[in-house]
Amino acid sequence: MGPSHLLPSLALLCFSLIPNQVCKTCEVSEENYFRLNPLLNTMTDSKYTTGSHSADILLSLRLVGLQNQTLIQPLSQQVKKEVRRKGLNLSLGRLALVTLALGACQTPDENFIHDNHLLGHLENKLQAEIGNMKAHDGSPLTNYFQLSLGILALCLFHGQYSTTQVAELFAPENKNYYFHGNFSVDTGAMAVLALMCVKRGLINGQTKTDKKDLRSIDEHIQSLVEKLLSEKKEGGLIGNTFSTGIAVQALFIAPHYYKERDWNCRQTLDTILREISQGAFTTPIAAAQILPTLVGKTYLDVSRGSSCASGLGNFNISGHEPEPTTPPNSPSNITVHFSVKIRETYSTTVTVPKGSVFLAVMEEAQKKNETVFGFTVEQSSWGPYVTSVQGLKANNNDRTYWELRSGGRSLSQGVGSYVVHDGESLEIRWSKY
Ligand code: B12
Repeated sequence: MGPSHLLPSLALLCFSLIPNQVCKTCEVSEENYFRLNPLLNTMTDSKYTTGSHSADILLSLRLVGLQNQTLIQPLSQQVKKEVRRKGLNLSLGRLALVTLALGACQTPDENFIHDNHLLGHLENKLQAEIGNMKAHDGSPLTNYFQLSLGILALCLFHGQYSTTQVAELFAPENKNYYFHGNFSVDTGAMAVLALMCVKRGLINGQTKTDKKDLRSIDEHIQSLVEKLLSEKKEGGLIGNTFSTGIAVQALFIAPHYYKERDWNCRQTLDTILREISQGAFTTPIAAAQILPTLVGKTYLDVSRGSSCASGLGNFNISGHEPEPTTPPNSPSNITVHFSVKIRETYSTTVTVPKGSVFLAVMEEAQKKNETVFGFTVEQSSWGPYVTSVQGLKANNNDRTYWELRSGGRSLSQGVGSYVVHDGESLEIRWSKY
């Protein structure tokens, strides 16, 4: 039998014999590591190492085994600085990411978690989320993506949580898995990672086993994996470009919940590599979320120090400037229509330089009429997040937010990264998720 005949059977063997481990057929091979350069360049660009996303980047770099301490050390210092500065004001998810990043790969940074009682804070924050759900019709303070991150961090670093509570909270019909009635792939995938960790703890006897909890958790994983797979798109993406990384991690960690024929991992990997080369992952957080998947890692590898020793290692990042989105001498201005929709619609037309992002359009409109187009943003790991327009503030308890739309469709990028086109009709709409 020639090597090409061997491949499918090898994949099958790998799939059935090595649970919870990725088949090598679905990782970027060493000779193709150069294709990850755009991601590494975005993540390690010095202008990003000071932002609120340092924890996401540190976690990602450690997980893929990058050993370059001149990159790792400043990020680690930055993460600790953020904890000292914001302390208990950090959200559950952010605190969880900090814990995962500092605890990854068994470095001396792990002491920081214990010295600063981060697990105790995580436990309290998780209970505060549950308290808020009781008081506000099941809506958490933040969201289920963050509840899952919190449980994952507690589970990996042996904090306290109740498996009965987890089994109750994470039933797949819970409204917090859905935005506008659609299953949120990112949210469901992060839940699978958390539930798989909890399940392992129950099976390995680290947590007291209650058969009923174990059965519910198992059923939840099964149902969530099915929902993830039903979000597969033609080219292999799961959900959209930005949810695929975490969705693939979930599928990597839960191979016994679906059949090999249900998912063509190679196709997904090839599509992601193509999207990288087309510049889809230009925000550091987007790059940080996809990178571990490409070298076969999941967030559950964080507590396996040995796993960090493999991967990119001393891979040399070749620094080169990313292509500018607008050539310097391109025709200068474009015109776009912009509306704010609450009950009524308020519209205007603005002129902005070619290559501008949605935010620039909103700023121009605001200059024209502060009362109608005035808005506020908050910096987040994905860039500027619009929190209010006309003084009307988004509120998690009511599940309200400002939704970005173009030509009648919801956008899959934020105001800081979506590049607008000449003649486009943009809208920011007061919506309920
Ligand atoms: C929960 C969530 C929401 C909630 C946020 C409110 C809440 N209840 O927490 C809701 C449903 C309101 C929402 C809205 C939007 N979201 Co959203 N969201 C998420 C999700 C699932 C988790 C975010 C999180 O908590 N992360 C963990 C914490 C610790 O990190 P954090 O930075 O502190 O989290 C805050 C920010 O992420 C912010 N946020 C949430 N979404 C977005 C999107 C953008 C562009 C920005 C700048 C900030 C932001 O809210 C979080 C809580 O405060 C992510 C999935 C992911 N893969 O990250 C998508 C995700 C970040 N969202 C996305 C998008 C596109 C949006 C919208 C632009 C959609 C739209 N068409 O309007 C809007 C934001 C518009 C605005 N007002 O600026 C994309 C971003 C992709 C990209 N390349 O930019 C993601 C990756 C989903 C996806 N796969 O497409 N989102």
